[in-house]
Amino acid sequence: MAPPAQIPSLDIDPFDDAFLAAPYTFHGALRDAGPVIWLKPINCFAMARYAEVSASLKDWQTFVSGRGVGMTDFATDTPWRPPSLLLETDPPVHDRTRGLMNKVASLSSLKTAMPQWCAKAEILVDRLLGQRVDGVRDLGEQFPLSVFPDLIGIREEGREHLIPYGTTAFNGFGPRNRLFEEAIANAAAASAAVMESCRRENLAPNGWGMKVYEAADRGDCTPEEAERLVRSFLTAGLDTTVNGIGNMLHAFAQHPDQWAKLRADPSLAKKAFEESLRWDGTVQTFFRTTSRNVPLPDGHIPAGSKVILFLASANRDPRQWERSEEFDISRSSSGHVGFGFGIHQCLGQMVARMEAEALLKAMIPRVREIRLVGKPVRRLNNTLHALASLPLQLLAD
Ligand code: OVM
Repeated sequence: MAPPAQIPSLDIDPFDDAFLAAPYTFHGALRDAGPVIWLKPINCFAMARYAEVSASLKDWQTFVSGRGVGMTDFATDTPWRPPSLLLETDPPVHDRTRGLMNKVASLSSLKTAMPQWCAKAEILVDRLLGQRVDGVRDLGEQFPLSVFPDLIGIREEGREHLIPYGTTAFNGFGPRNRLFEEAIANAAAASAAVMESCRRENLAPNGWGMKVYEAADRGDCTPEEAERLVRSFLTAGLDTTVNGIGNMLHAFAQHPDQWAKLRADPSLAKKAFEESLRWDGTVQTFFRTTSRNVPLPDGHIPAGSKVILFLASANRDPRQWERSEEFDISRSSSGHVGFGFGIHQCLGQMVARMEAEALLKAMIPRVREIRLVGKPVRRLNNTLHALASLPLQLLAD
């Protein structure tokens, strides 16, 4: 497929290993090439500047989600799993499902849970203090696994499939590269286990999962839709926060001055997590599909085109942010698109924030230094900026 003549064409593959391992080293070239570009290796339009990424996320009528938010166009190719009723739908269906899920994922239930989460974080940090730990396994995975499945109310059996299932789903947004094919080829066991966890009879009475079925009882959705909506919690809720916490710890390990700043003023904890999402967010990209021709100053994007939006590049666009490449927890990172923007903006963002806050609150008084004691190892994923391991030592106060 040839790009429209007027649109700058680049020979960069955002899904090859070099890019996925070090996306930030490529973003400048994507942004500087133009507001809308063509990526030849994947035959796709792209936006990498803040202005265009945020405008496209906002314009859900033109940049639709119902044809999938990965490279696969659901209008022409079969999705690897039944589509999400939240992420991969447009209004009016999306308004209904999102409306009921907003009520389930209530701030008040999170506030009720927060004291327990803080207590769990304190016990975990006390246990790891002074030792060599893996920031990904021992904190990034341990902490969300200790709170999130209970919040949803899923049974113990099958929990080990949650992170692999999320990983698969995020690889599934990419093109049919090695990561995509391997993920899908090995997805059967995790998919079956996760779908089993979503069944009404397997959910605890007071969790968010059961609350979705209670919404179905009130007629807000069908029982079949309820099952698929619970799947959304389990798909999106774990590998994201695992790596959100991992990337935040990595950011602090690389910036001891910022950790010292946070310890001097613990009230910066919330801002610190936002800045870590701006500086090194978990979800790097999402696609949209154009529902109509999108006029450009010179030419247009044809209707029915996939467009890849580089969220993490928008978050470091110097056209938007002063000292955009600097990790600075006292700056205002508000407006970052690490949770997306517009009608699809992350449903679980308050879960992520409260997990991060509970962990930071436990670490601030206890951990003098987050010391990197080995080379972090990347875990390549088509959508997530993820670590396989993060060798740390948490030096006690
Ligand atoms: C979903 C979903 C929502 C957001 C992210 C995501 C795998 C999935 O509704 O299934 O990533």
